[in-house]
Amino acid sequence: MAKFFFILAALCAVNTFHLASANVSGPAVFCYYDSRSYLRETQAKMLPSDMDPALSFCTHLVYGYAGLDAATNKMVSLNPKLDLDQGHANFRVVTQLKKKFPTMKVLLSVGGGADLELEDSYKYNTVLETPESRAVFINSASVILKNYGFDGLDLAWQFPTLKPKKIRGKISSLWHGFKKLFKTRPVDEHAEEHKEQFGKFVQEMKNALRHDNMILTASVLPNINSSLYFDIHAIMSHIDYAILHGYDYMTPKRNPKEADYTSPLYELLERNPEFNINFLTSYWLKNGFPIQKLILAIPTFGRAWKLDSDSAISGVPPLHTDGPAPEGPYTKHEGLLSYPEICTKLNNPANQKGLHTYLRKVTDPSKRYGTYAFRAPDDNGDNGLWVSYEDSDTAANKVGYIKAKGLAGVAIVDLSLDDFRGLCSGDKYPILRSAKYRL
Ligand SMILES: *[C@@H]1O[C@H](CO)[C@@H](O)[C@H](O)[C@H]1NC(C)=O
Ligand SMILES: CC(=O)N[C@H]1CO[C@H](CO)[C@@H](O)[C@@H]1O
Repeated sequence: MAKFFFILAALCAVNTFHLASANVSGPAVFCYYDSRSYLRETQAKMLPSDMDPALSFCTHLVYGYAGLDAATNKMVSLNPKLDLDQGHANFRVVTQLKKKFPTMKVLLSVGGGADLELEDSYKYNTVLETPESRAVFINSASVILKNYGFDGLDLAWQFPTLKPKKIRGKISSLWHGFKKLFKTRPVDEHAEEHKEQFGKFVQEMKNALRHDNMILTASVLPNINSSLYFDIHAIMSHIDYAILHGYDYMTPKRNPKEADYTSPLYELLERNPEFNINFLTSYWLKNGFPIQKLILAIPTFGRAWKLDSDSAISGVPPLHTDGPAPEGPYTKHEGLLSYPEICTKLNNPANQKGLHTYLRKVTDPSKRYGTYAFRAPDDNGDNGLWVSYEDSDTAANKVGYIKAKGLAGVAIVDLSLDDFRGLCSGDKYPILRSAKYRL
């Protein structure tokens, strides 16, 4: 009898193993790697080898970013010295990581907001417009992917973004007639055509990749209206995952005079009802996108504004601001602070060097909107700062949302802005870790 049960148990084990191995094991964890981090200095400089402690958590590593050459319609490296074999060969270095992490897939991402060639800001639309230009792009992309050993492509397509809402100078007029302000002017008169052409492009791209057993994903970048550019029905069977970048709803660059939560899960009172993760996720699901292919991206950075003497002293958003906060010591990018740049500024005894140096953290017990930290300006009106950001608690909370909804997994954007050196608490990659443990 005991023997019988033993055999039965063994059979069951084999059977579950078989089922599990038919799928990717467990939820997906997409780890974005922004290769520009290689060019930062001191503590912010990240080498591919610095990713080692992260990669056992990642099912997919996404290399950011390739670009589009408007003159030829080809996909190209944006930093040949960094990416290609004649330089640091990071394309190859990163795909070689599969030797150490054999189940991890390595994708190359194109666009991602990194392609800043301004003379043709609509080039991502233009390339879609004819079958010939699409074919040129697809061929060039296939060659790069194959030559460097990538497992697929992520289309972080740089469609035109929504126009930011206009804010008049004084706080008194901020919410006056806010409903009127929600109306955004069209940024692309041919959006309908571009949406249809993108649908064809995705299908053609997938057909090309299928030959080589490569996967295709689509990243929905911040401030791009899904309903204008993503024909969900047309693309859903041709992409392996859609990755929703639900952050940067407000940024100091787009909204210099007003700070607010940058990545809220749910709708806030008196805000644009579309500027939150739940709206975005629900939109994709309502339009029939398969839930087992839907991924939510979590940022590892904060967006930081300068407060001045006109800013509300409570710090409660939305509040008047005076443009982007000065650059952080490591990332040196105005209006952006990496997680370690924020954690080292928070008000804990170890950091307290003076009254105006630390930030007061304000958590969100409702778990609906996110965390921010701030310090009021000093008597001269200087040094005021307000930052909306993600930490390990809010990341875990977002993964709670992912699980409750039944989404396919999480994306971390990006590894280089998480605390990859363990400066905050000693643990490396606290945001990725927290997301993974909660998943
Ligand atoms: C996105 O586009 C749809 C029309 O397709 C429009 O109804 C909606 O208001 C737009 N969203 C934003 C935030 O502008
Ligand atoms: C997400 C996914 O690929 N699920 C598949 C897991 O495997 C079963 C059995 O092969 C499929 O039916 C699912 O679609």
